[in-house]
Amino acid sequence: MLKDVLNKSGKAFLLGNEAIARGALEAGIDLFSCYPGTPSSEIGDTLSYACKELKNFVMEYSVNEKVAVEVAAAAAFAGMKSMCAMKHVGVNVASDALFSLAYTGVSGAMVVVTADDPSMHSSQNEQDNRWYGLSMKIPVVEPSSVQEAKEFTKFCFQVSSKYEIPVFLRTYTRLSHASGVVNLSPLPEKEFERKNWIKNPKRYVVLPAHARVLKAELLDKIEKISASFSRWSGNWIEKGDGNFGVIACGLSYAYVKEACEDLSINPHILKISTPNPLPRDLILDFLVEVDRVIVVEEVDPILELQVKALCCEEKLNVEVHGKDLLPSSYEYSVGIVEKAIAKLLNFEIKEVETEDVAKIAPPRPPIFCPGCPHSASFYALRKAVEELGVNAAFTGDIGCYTLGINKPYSAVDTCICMGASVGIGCGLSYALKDKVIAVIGDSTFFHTGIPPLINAVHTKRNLTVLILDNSTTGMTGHQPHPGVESYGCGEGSSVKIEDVVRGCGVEFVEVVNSYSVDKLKDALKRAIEYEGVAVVVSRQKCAILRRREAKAKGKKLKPYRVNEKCNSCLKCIDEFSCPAIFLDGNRVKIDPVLCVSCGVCKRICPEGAIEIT
Ligand SMILES: Cc1ncc(C[n+]2csc(CCOP(=O)(O)OP(=O)(O)O)c2C)c(N)n1
Repeated sequence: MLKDVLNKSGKAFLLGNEAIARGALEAGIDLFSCYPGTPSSEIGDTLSYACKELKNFVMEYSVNEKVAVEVAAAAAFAGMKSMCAMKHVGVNVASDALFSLAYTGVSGAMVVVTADDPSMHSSQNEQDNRWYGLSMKIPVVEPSSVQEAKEFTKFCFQVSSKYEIPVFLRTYTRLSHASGVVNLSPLPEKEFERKNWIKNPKRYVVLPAHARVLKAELLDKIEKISASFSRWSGNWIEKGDGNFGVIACGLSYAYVKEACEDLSINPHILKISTPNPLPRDLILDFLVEVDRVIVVEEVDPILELQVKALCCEEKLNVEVHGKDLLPSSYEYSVGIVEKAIAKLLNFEIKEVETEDVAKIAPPRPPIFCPGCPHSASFYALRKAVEELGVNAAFTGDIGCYTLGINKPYSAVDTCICMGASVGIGCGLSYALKDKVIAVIGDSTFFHTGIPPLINAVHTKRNLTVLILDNSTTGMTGHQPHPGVESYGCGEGSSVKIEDVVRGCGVEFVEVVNSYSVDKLKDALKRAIEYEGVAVVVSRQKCAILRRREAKAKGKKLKPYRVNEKCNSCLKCIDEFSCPAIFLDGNRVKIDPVLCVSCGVCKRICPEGAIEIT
């Protein structure tokens, strides 16, 4: 639990992400920065809480992952211990900085948490960020349990500080969101102290002449780190019987242990917690004991390819298996690993009949919350397009509002990555005869929506941009963004979206309350008909926050109800999607428990049949 993260000692029941946060606190972190994204978000949420309580380090929710990395790197340039966290695709955004930071290294210590998402529980792709470690030449450390999540975070700080290099801690959904009992070590007594700037341009200015020297130093560091990883207790060999071996990384190690128990076999096992650089000497020690191995790792064959290369290099006659028997997509399970090992060993295993949970659980399609302002915005957008009688391409973006893809709105035609609604909108405005309308959330706008908007102005695109401002990063758990005052451990100043938009050179800018659907529809109609870039900011606080704030103030939100004037035209159900409105037989009703009193249904009812209770 969140507050247990600050326990002095003993044991605590922690989420994987809380254990990572605790590891950073035990290591004596000075600065933390992040941009939220599942499955990494609770690291930031925990350290935001810890920062306000302990007041001995600083933290911020940065505007995007690249800035988060730069903020953390700067602190480490100044000799501090810093950490930043992001989801796997966040590393794509930060990668420009990270490739060069491997060269410069750091004077203090810097840990970068990459939270990968095998099976894509809440992501647009399944990229395996261990590749980044390999290509950037940044060490990657990967825990297999909640306890290891804490210990390995501390280890990352040690490696970073010793070799003066940023270090990736790779976590993943099954670990970040698992809970377990963790043995705590004491939190260090420390203050937050600013440092004196020590100039070192040969290191921190990556001019080609400097970079060439730094590259050679980086290769040398990586070789030394590989040797030290062979001696580190987080990588180990478990001696078994015979000459068959298993190499496992991350959570696959736990699956391998269980699978071997089920199959009653005792192979040699090599647990690898450092997919980059590999503990080469330890792997060679392992390979001389076996003549057949299977490498068990989720997603890509990163260890497998390197182990095969090592066998060739060292002329070892070892048969190496992996992705020939195991899938390259989605999470593994004990069953999947067991089947692969059994196939390799020619074991017969009984197929256990398991009930398909997906078939027995009632379907729960994701829907907008009751009173969600995005729902009102999409209603107004559809009406505007319908009333103008135009064809439109809707370029969407990532956030709660991606749900606008569903009926009755069907107003998301593309969704690629954060900020792409405006960039793809620019491209489509060259290619299509139709109107192009980009829809983007407030946090996403600050994250990567501004450069493509400048692009649209500069290239004189005909583009309507609808910015959905609910004053929060809703999708990932209500983290602040530059549009609000808080930045995670303090009050800053809020940046107004409409000021930024005007500053980008947009002349048509209107700001409307999302719940005023008629006004919003009219503003959108004007925007769609406008020649050039037109921006409408639809503003209303996220309904969950409204409900929470009302509760905190002891205010009751008065629910709406349907009166006798209702003629069951069903416009409130067919054209507007609110989970509080339902059909009881052929009567429309409003669930008073779900209703947050937004009043949108009252405004769209043609019969005046909806009223406040
Ligand atoms: C590069 C990247 N970083 C983080 C995420 C995780 N993520 C998805 S949507 C989103 C922001 C959503 O906030 P906002 O745009 O305000 O829309 P809301 O969910 O509040 O409607 C985030 C952080 C991501 N998908 N990609």
